[in-house]
Amino acid sequence: MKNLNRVTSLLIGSALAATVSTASDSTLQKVMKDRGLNEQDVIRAAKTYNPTGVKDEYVIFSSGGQSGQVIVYGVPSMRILKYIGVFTPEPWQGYGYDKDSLAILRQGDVRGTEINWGDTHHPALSEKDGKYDGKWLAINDKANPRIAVIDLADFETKQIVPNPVFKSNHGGAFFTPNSEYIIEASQYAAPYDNEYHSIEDYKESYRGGVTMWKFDDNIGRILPKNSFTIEMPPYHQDLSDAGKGASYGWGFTNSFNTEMYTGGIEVGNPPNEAGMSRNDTDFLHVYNWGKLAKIAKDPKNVKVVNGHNVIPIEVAVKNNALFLIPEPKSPHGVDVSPDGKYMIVCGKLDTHASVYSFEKIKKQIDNKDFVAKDPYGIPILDMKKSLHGQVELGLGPLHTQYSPVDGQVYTSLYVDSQVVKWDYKNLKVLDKENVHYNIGHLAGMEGKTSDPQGKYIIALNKLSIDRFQNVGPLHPQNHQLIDISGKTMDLLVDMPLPLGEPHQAVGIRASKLHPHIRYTMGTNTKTGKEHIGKTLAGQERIERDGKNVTVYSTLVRSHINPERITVNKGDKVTIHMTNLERAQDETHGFTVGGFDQHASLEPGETTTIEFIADREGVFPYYCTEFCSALHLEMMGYLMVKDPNKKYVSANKMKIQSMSPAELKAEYDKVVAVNAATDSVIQSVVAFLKANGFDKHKVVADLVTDAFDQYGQIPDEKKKANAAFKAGDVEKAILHEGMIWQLMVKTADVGIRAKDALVRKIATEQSAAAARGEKAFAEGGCNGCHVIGKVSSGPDLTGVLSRHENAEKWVSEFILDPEAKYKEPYIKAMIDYFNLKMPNQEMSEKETKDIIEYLKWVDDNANLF
Ligand code: CUK
Ligand code: CUA
Repeated sequence: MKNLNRVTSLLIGSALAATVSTASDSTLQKVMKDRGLNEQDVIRAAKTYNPTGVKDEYVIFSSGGQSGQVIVYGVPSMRILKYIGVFTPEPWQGYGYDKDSLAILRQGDVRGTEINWGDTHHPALSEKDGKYDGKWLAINDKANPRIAVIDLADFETKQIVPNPVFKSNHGGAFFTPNSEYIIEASQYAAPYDNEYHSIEDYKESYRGGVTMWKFDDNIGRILPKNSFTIEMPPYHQDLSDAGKGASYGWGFTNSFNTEMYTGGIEVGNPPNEAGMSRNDTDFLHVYNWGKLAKIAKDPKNVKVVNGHNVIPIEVAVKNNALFLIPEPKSPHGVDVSPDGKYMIVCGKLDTHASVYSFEKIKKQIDNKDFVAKDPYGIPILDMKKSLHGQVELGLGPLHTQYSPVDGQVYTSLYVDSQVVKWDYKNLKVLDKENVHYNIGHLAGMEGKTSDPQGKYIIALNKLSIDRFQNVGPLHPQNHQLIDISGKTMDLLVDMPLPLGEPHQAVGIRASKLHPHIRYTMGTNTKTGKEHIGKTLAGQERIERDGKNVTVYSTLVRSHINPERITVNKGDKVTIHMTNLERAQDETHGFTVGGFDQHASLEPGETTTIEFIADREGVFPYYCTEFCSALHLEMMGYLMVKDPNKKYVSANKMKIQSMSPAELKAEYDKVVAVNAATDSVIQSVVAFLKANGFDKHKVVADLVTDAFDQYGQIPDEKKKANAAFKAGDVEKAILHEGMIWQLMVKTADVGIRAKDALVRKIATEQSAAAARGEKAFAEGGCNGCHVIGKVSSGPDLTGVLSRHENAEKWVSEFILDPEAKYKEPYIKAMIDYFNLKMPNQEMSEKETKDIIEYLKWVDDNANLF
């Protein structure tokens, strides 16, 4: 109201407002006039507008419906933040393309068939004492009955578990109040086994049920071995909810088709829709999962179907753990109140909401006060005796959300296209709001927990019809944000959702989520453990083993190392990639054209792509995220040779076309390069000898390897000289070229031997210096700074004596490089190397350790 008054006064241009600020008034009025907005519109806009950089109060996880994904957006701005790949490959995240995420997607295969989509319905957030703890998100796939678990530390899917006995599901995923279990109810009754059973045997061989998936809240994984299914009659079990507070330990599941009708239009029977809704009532299933969980531990109480524990109906009944209560026909949602004392059941075909009292239900159960048994022997409670009351809400009531105001709830009316606010304790309707159109679920802020927040309701509408620009006959869905903070509801804004039919969404306070911004260097994000392909700067390599080529690569602004990979046609190529960045949001992507490969590497992440190089050719690979000014240069070549083909070198052809003088010049050049390379080798050899390399076995072994290569040079040299003498300069050049190859290999091992020797003879590193060296490597510093060498950045040997007050200066520079870009010395360095020192987000502690490491480097400067 206060806001309304303020805006009104601004707009009406009252005497008071006119004295305050006429300039902004007239601007606002002009905008309103130009855009055809009234005061109400402006207030609503102000309630949902986030200035740039301002974040939302709530985060919504919406099912993505047939997209098989989860949609994340903010409230009140209704801005989409992320699509999480769950049951469907999601190329941006590399989900289903890199080997590690593909392994997750493949966990969801059903009986050997790859499934690459899902019909997601109900996202659920993990709970502690009935309140959201912000740790895990689960979601069901109705089509191929499965549950997926998403880690809210990085918003990635970590697990998919197919249901071993169901053939579809609907009433899942729902967490129990301490995330002990995730409830998954079947939808369409079917045989538990995987065999053919005639539809004539429906009542005997087809079954419904509820699977209680054991959940480990610490590791965020379903434990299939500790899970069990409660067998239920072939009524089509529908939505479910877990009891809490007063009803803790109990579960509630709706059903339809308690008629057990099986259709058959094609043989002249009335269709399913008639036969499945004939009776006036269906059954609310009430089960004591707490008790059944204990019972399931005794093998005598379960039968094992497809390797999975099933508690038969008769065992559940015998243990007083399964009951039925009539409910108005073809119900839809069942929603337990924050204190667990009431369950609100809405019947799509009934205009009423039915409020059941758990106290009344429990009393009948305790007194064994039953009115009948169903054909499977399950006790039936009296409907009237179980009800707190019923309220006529309107046409097509579906789902209910609770609010912090005692007794006040919000229910969706599918047929009426309305949200109704009503009081379930005093049984009266309070307010109705039109929505557009045909609302399914509605999402409150933590509206199904024991701590509902109120403030907003989101209407998840099935149809948008005329609300948006026409984009063809397939229209977007429409999520509408409703302000419920006032006495009456107020529809604030529409958000089109063009990704599928999002059935349900759950909202949580943003303050409860604490996702990471980077991974520990070399993390396999799917397991949370160190990746087998973790590669630090300097460890890049290509290993070959028969037809298997394994590449250990790194990515850091702005290069991929290695930049050339040559394989034979038919080789299996495995590329492990580590993103060495630690800076926030410095993701690198990776693809090799033509092989259907993509990976997204967040800072610190390691992942793997794997494919058969089944085609000869040249295939550029590159980073797919615009990560820096030199992003386009972040590339390399995969070259696939056919081993059965002879290739004529274009280079050779060029040489052949050279004049004798040109050939001689080329020869002299190659010989000179070799001489220079050899002098580098000789200096390394001198260092090794002077420092007693043979006293250290590791170093001596490396030197032996190096001389293996070097030892082949005299023979090659003889051939080169002979060819030259015989006048075949071209051949001499090729032999000299081979000498250079051998020298490079020698130098490579020789330098590694030198590094190893330095390690052995250098002064001992303090613990801090050792930590600093690790931080230097894991932080990616050595991507640009090679100790003892000028590389793509300056040599850091002696850096602590190059600056006044150097320790302070260097640590400031590491922590906030940008602040020094304008200093003349740094400016000159930036110009020279054409690179800016990036902020690698090192901590103060890591920086301190790095300084210690640099001191150690300086102490041993003579060795580098
Ligand atoms: S169901 Cu879609 S409107 Cu699958 Cu939760 Cu009710
Ligand atoms: Cu890395 Cu573009």
